[in-house]
Amino acid sequence: MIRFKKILFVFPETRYPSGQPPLGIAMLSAVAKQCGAETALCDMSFEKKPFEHLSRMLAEFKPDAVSITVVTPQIGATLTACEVVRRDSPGTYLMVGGPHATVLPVETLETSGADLVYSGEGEIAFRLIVEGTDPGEIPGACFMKDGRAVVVPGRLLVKNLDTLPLPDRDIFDMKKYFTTWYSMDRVDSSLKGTTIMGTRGCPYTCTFCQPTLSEIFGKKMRKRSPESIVEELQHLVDKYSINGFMFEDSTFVVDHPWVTEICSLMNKRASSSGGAAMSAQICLPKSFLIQWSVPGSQRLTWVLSRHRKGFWTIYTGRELQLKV
Ligand code: B12
Ligand code: SF4
Repeated sequence: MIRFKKILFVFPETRYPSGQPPLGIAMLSAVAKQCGAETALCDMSFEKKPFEHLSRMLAEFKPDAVSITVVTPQIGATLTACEVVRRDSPGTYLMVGGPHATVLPVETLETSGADLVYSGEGEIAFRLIVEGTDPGEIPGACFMKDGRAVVVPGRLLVKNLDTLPLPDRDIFDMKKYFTTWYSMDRVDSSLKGTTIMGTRGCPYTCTFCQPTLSEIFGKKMRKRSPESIVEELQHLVDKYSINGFMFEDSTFVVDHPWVTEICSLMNKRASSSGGAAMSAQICLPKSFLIQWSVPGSQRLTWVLSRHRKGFWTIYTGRELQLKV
């Protein structure tokens, strides 16, 4: 018997649609479905009147829990969304998580009036929440008790990423994401593609990301197996007939043999399936920019962009570790 049977996710992106669907929400939805819950998404990305859309979805879907995922630029929309939930659906359990909630849990709790704010990677915690575990027993949970914010210390990180379900992309209107996916990242507009993630965490300490990234995913990098990644790519090709992929991992290339293995598995599939296109967005620490090559690709330089037979584009950038 689960505590929450109908969960409405909210993606509070009200300013511009990106072609990259929020995979964190898709992961939580997949977990909720594994628990037996029904899920829906209020995706504000493509809505002219996002908060009216939320009102409508609350009335139609009648969720018993709402889960909002927030990055810092979305905090204004998130607070408005929380007001709408409280106004239109006062009995609904309200949760907020994501990078902003991770780094500022108490402030997020106090300003949003949510029942629970969550810091960190969410799959294990979300299962516990859906099943009805007391938040006081969930590391990373933040909630009000006797008028004061309580933060439960610790994090719940998945040890083996291969044990996670595939992201539930069924909750997205994938047609809309296909029409915009190239716009943010200058991918060839003739490609139909989407995003995928193979890793979590980064061992480096650049000021651009840290400490946020470590607060969410820990200090160690965890990787899915090359087989599981290639299986997901195959699933995307089979289900959506896509011919482009973007790895949106923060540091895709840290482990060279692992990347090489993925590439050779992809090359094998590509040659047996007549060729599939892929694009990789890669964030490289300086030391890795020197020389690196994978089967079937050109050597990496500062910026490498090649369209080869059925294959790929790579974006690189340089991050700095600053002393402040
Ligand atoms: C891909 C990506 C993008 C893409 C697409 C984002 C999207 N639609 O999801 C694009 C290019 C659009 C983008 C843009 C920006 N991004 Co960005 N992005 C990422 C990246 C690399 C991956 C996101 C992802 O899918 N992660 C994987 C999923 C599984 O993680 P997740 O979404 O955090 O969800 C997990 C947890 O947060 C938690 N969780 C989430 N919600 C909830 C809810 C509950 C109830 C619970 C219990 C748990 C929970 O559980 C989820 C599953 O584990 C991350 C870094 C990273 N490695 O995560 C940065 C990151 C999210 N981006 C960041 C930033 C700064 C930006 C920009 C502001 C950059 C800029 N200057 O323009 C913009 C803001 C865009 C906006 N919407 O306003 C920061 C956010 C920091 C912050 N304080 O919010 C991050 C963390 C990177 C960093 N440098 O630290 N980004
Ligand atoms: S290497 Fe990339 S992902 Fe890692 S901390 Fe630096 S900028 Fe962030």
